[in-house]
Amino acid sequence: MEILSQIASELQRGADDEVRTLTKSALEQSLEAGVILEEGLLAGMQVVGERFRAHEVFLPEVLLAARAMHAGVEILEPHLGKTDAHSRGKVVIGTVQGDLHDIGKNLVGIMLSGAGFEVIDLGKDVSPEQFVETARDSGADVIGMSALLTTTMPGMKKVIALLKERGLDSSVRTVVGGAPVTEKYAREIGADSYGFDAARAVECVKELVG
Ligand code: B1M
Repeated sequence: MEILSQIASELQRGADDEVRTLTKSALEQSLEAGVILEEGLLAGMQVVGERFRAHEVFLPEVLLAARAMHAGVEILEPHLGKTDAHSRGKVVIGTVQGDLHDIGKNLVGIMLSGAGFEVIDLGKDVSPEQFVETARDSGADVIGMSALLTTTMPGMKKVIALLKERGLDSSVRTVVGGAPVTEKYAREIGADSYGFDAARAVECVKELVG
């Protein structure tokens, strides 16, 4: 579909206004929000990631692409996985300490809200204490953690250890995800569940909350 590849290439250029306009047009053409996200925005961001790894683009370009991604996601947000259900449970989400990547975590939050969960989003660079104390004080059912750097993944293990230390591990369950995180890693650190992508994260939370 022409418009989806246009979205992907404008995102790679970091052209947020164009991405916003094209995303609106794609919705007006009755394309599904999930398809626009996957085949337009995420496809563009995938290329940016590959080019960044190959040193063909640098941080400023990646930041512009991230801004364009936000612009598109903002337009799609009301259309992603809408449901009329009442709150099915409470989920505290955040990107772990030292990690500033929040695009994937934001998608997880949008999809969870769309599926009827109450979401408390702590943002990025979230300490283990912030995760655990917010979950305790708000009576959350689940903590969802995102990490995009191999160096910050151990932050997830710290949150799980702190939950145990405070005797909260049976009342607050955990879901982990993010590009470098694997099912095997999730098992090793004692997470209750692993979400490969935002849609799977929602399934995990549904399973944990029952
Ligand atoms: Co950075 N970065 N970055 N970056 N960045 C990566 C992650 C990297 C893989 C790029 C590369 O080398 N190819 C690399 C990490 C290498 C590694 O550790 N393995 C990297 C690096 C090295 C860095 C810096 C260290 C660069 C530097 O300064 N030299 C630096 C670190 C800053 C820090 O965090 N302390 C840095 C900075 C940045 C920016 C700030 C410029 C920007 C982030 C802006 C922002 O998020 N607001 C950025 C970006 C945009 C990227 C790439 C290009 C794209 C990430 C992204 O948003 N993808 C990324 C390369 C890549 O991943 N292809 C890269 C789209 C997003 C939708 O996917 O977040 O994976 P993702 O989320 C997915 C799933 O993973 C899953 O669902 C989503 C899809 O549905 N998911 C969950 C995510 N969280 C989940 C939680 C769940 C369940 C599923 O349950 C709770």
